[in-house]
Amino acid sequence: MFCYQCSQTARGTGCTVKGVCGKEPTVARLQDNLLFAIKGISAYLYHARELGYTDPEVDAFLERGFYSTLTNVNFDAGEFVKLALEAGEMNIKTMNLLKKAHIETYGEPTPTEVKVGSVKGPGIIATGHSIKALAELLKQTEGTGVNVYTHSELLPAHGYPELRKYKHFVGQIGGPWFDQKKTFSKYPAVALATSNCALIPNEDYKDRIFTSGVAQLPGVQHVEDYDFTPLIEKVKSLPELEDEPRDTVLTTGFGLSTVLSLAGKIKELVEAGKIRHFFVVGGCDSPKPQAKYYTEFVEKLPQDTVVLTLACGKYRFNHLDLGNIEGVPRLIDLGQCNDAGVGIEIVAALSELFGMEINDLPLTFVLSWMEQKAAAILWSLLYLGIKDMYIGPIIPGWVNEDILNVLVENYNLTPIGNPEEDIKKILG
Ligand code: FSO
Ligand code: SF4
Repeated sequence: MFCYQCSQTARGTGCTVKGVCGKEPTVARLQDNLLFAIKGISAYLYHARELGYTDPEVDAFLERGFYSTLTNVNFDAGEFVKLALEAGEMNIKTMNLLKKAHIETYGEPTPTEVKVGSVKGPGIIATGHSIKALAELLKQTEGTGVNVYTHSELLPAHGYPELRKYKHFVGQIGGPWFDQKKTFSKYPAVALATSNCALIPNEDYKDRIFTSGVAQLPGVQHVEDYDFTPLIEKVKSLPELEDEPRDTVLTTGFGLSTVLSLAGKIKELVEAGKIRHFFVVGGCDSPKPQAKYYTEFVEKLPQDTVVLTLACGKYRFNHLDLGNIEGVPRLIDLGQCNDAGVGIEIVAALSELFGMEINDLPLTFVLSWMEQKAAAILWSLLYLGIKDMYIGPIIPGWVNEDILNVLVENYNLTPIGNPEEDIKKILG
């Protein structure tokens, strides 16, 4: 544990073994965990509020959750697990609120092919998660001759009808969040960071990257009120991007309606033994070498399996052509990390379709986590009682032996191992 939030703190620097107040290390870690989940929920709630959507029940929970971590309020470990599960429930509500906001504002996504690489002309590359910021950018750049590209978690924006209608919304550049420095250095474009996963820029592009919304970077110009005039001015002073081959095409934008329209076919294929198992392989990508697991895992899956994916972890395998099973794509990209809400609705629909409890379905979650939004999503899945999930690339640092025991005993949460062995174990 590490806690230095009050004046009683050990040696004036921090309680690390046990709190001077009596707080046990597991309680301290569970408090940290609750704060992480709350940060994750706040990110989704922020983007919903950007579009004018709020939920008083979620607001009240955030207040109570924060308050319960204040000094000398709550020392009960069993209670903090309950609060974490409640955070999971609130996170589902929040992700659904954000999805509603996105759909009502920009239409429901449908599968869309997105070309990767630049085309001749000035360009702006938008990264992060804010669909609202991207939509405003597209509106303001229309007719200016400037092309707009997505990076990382904005790829799924191409699936929204109200965004892909813009002719100058030309494609995707780069991959997951951590290739930002390489990508923004390489292309003489203006870059826009719209949310978290904004990296402190290299000097060579510091004067042509901007932030908006909650994102801020030292020495970088921040855009207020979605007024992207400074970006449009800046891009005029830069060299044009060049035509690239654009052979890589990524398909994104599988909304709930699209997947549900395949339900009858999926049932038929499962009953005929042509689909053996579903996998949800999703979460955040990470520069850690262990993250190679996810590429290998998907590559090695047998042909009679279907992979649902979401968030930036998909960049580990979304370039692979997995083909389809009699018209049902073997790789279904549901969108951003917050589209885990859509994933949950699909899993609930499968459970209804086959008349089975979620844990009895031929379905396994293989998760990758990076930061606090993933912690919120993990607690959402635990709140739903989903068992036998795999998690990587590492076990979260806030998990000590006590917490791991609870997660293993109650949920059989398993760290990722060797892809081939894990597949064998899952498929039997
Ligand atoms: Fe990735 Fe970043 Fe979206 Fe995360 S871009 S790592 S958990 O913010 O949320 O998937
Ligand atoms: Fe230490 Fe407790 Fe104060 Fe935290 S709240 S600094 S554990 S005495």
